[in-house]
Amino acid sequence: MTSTISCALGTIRHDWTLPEVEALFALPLMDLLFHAQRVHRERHEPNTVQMSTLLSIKTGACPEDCGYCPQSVRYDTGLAPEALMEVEAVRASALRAREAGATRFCMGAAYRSPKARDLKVIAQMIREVHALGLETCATLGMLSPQQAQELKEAGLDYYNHNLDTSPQFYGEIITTRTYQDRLDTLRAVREADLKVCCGGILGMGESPADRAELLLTLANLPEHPESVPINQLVQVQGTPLAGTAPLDPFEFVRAIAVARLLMPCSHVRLSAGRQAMSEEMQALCFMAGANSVFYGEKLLTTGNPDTERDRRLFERLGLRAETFNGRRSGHEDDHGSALERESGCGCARLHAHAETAP
Ligand code: SAM
Ligand code: DTB
Ligand code: SF4
Repeated sequence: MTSTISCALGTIRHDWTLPEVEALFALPLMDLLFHAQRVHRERHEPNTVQMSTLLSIKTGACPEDCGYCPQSVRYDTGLAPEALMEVEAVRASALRAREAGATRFCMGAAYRSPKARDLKVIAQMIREVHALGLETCATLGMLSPQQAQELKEAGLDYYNHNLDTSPQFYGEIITTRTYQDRLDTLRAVREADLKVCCGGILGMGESPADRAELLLTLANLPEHPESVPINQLVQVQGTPLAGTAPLDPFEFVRAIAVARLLMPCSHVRLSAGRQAMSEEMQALCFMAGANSVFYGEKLLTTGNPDTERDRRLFERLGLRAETFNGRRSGHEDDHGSALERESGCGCARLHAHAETAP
């Protein structure tokens, strides 16, 4: 089994089956890590980490019922709602992120889907962040094809919209929008020629088969998402998922490795939940093929390791910040260069590298 798996790994496929994905999860951990690191090195510059900084541009009072989320109006989490930020305050925050070493700035809003008036303001935020030479990302809930196009025209590079979990488990977590709604938004985002950031959350009480199905669904999308955020549930008091039994850390590491194997060219992001992880566990995630993190003291409403701590960790592990064309972001001569950056494997577009499985 191992040798069959081994020679097929590293190709770009969109026809994974559940037994194949479950077989990867079932490998001895060291074999799984070995294959994941090998495939990682075939496609990416080793020892580099892409760094994205998040900002909540509109906080709380969300009408949706996502069981993990502190921003839903339905749960008493003690979070104070905040209106859409001013453009200038977002620009100032992006500038600080750039100075701290981030290369991508992700603006998150607690919407089911954005209203037309707010989208105009957000488009202006995107223009300002883009002008700073940062890659731009937004996560604003469901989008229509027209809205996706409007964001593209403002200079948006990535849109984050997660599948969150398997199609089977999804209904246990969210009832106010369907899995198909999410797939429709992802299609609208692709059709507007935006890059896709799409992943999920582990540790919500899902089964091993649900974790396999989530990764299978991501890998079998018509194109692999360029970024795949793998979040560990941040348990927030007041949400229905507070008190869920924590996931075995090695199961989380396995999921990172399987994501790397199923989507060889994508950036796999070790996302929410790092504050609850040991540095040794984070190192294992990088070994498993994670090559991106959220960087900065805050995620959207909850904490993240502070930048100094992350810098020390990266230094101890010999990890470097991913650059734009070999230059660090934050330098004057980097302005406007974000879109010229090649991904670690040199794929301008992932589908251009599609291969057939042997
Ligand atoms: N409201 C928009 C939406 O849901 O599409 C965008 C913002 S929403 C907070 C973005 C993603 O953050 C969610 O899809 C979910 O995957 C992740 N997320 C939210 N709360 C989380 C938590 N407590 N732990 C881990 N991930 C979380
Ligand atoms: C993603 O996959 N994780 C980020 C980002 N995309 C928007 C959000 C994590 C949120 C964690 C809970 C919070 O801080 O509110
Ligand atoms: Fe609203 Fe997004 Fe939170 Fe769901 S995850 S409750 S849509 S902010």
